[in-house]
Amino acid sequence: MPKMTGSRFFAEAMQAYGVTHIFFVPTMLLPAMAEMEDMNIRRVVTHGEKAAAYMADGYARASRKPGICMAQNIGGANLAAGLRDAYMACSPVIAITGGPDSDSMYRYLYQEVEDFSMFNPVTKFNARIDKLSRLPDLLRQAFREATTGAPRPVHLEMRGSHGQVIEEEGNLELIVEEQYKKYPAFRPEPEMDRVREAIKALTSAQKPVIVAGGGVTASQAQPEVVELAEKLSIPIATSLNGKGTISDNHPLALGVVGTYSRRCANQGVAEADLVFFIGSHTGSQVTNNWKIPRPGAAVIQLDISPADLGRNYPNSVSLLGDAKVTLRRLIEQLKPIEPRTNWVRRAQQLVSEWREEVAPLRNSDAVPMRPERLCKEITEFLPSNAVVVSDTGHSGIWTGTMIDLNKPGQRYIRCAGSLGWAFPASLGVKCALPDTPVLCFTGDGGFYYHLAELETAVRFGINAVIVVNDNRSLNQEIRLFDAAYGGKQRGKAREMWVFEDINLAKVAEAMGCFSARVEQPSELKGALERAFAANKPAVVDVASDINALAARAWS
Ligand SMILES: Cc1ncc(C[n+]2csc(CCOP(=O)(O)OP(=O)(O)O)c2C)c(N)n1
Ligand SMILES: [Mg+2]
Repeated sequence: MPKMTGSRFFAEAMQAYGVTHIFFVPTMLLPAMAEMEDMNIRRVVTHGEKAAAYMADGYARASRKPGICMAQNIGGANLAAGLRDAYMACSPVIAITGGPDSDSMYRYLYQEVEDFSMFNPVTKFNARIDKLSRLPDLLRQAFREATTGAPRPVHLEMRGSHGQVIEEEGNLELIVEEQYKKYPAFRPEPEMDRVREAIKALTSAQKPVIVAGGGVTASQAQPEVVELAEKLSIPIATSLNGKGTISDNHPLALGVVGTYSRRCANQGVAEADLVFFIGSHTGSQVTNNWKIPRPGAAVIQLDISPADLGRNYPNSVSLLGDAKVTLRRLIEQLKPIEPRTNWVRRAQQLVSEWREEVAPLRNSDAVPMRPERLCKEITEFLPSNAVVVSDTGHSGIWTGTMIDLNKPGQRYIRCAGSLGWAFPASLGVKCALPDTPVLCFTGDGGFYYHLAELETAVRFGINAVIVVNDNRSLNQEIRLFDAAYGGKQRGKAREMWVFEDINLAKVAEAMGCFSARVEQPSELKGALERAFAANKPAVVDVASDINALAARAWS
């Protein structure tokens, strides 16, 4: 076995696993970072550990490889906080922190608290490396855990405030398991009896609907979902994680269903007599707090996690397997059926009614601008293969419902709930896909969280385009503040959700970005064109209507 330092081993292992970026705040594993000097790995130093975790998360979702982030002991809790979204969204982030050494435990070592347990709720595997001899197998295990089953974050705590355990020398053998470089590492096959039962149920239903979730995206099963739906005349709704499964202009597309949703999607799923959830947690968001589908509708579920089959809806058929191969088996076993003309027509009617309803807002020339108009302009501008990275709250609603993905290769990556995630995550996405146009959509409230990362983007030439729906406020909360005041806000209530009127384009410019401030809808297209052509990180600050609220979810 070759003798080397753990630092050298770590650098070689990262390279061998195909890691191209590590997101971190010094001082963690600095000798290992120095060992990477002549390797093709970018060491992206951020202005905060949470942003590093979000970048690694965006990188992982876009590249389908584990994203790596690191912090020394004092930044550990910050890093753990940043894993929450990755955990909820099933994204394989490997987080590495420094941790206690038995020589100095319980003695008030500078900057030390026991933070290992903070990683338990946000990881599927949380492990300590106390001895250098365990570095090789636990690093391999980290990649295995991250990329198998439903991908999720992993944490390795290395002994020493900044992981000094790996500065020692030992006999270390680098074994690279190719399988675990990317997810899904395995594509388990379903039981064929269940496949036949599912076909029977799908064929005999009168009004079936598919709900495609994040598992479809993870498995890259989008073509199979659409093929099955076309063969069986089944309208498709998606979760936000599943957006992009089907083109928004496809005759079977219902749109995003749930709380952040198109009315027509909720109506379509509510009218169904059978709902086929594919790679979906069937959580509160996609089901509008478990109100849709309606009680009485039959539910079929396909998932890679057995514990999720039937978790929220008793299943008439449960399919355990990888989405792509399982759907392929279904398609192979199908016999042609008569098209369900009436049901498909009904779904299309719901969609066109919704489109008519929102058209005045999407076409609005109002100043300050309506977010619906902003999303229409983005839809028209967005090139093939572009990735939209969306923040949560209103940003998730506006992009999920009002941006249409109609061109080949377009992708949508969404925040699972942590306000401020999208901007750093979009930088991670751009690191993973440097030749792909990446558009981040965020509110001003979300953008403020990690504004400092503009400097990171400039320093490393990470040329994402950030579109800020700038309403100078946390305006999604208007209704909640009204309700908190018993119906109508008074007194100083507005200071809890209205911000100073800051020209964020000037801030971005001062930090070295391309920037544009847009106040008229007609200026948007040109601003987007210039932002994508700028060859710099770009911020398009769009002054929008402080009173623009999204419609409540239909139920
Ligand atoms: C970490 C975190 N804290 C709080 C929230 C609650 N929250 C959701 S949306 C929102 C307001 C967002 O403001 P902004 O990004 O400006 O979007 P706007 O509603 O103004 O369009 C808040 C506070 C959250 N989702 N995540
Ligand atoms: Mg706002």
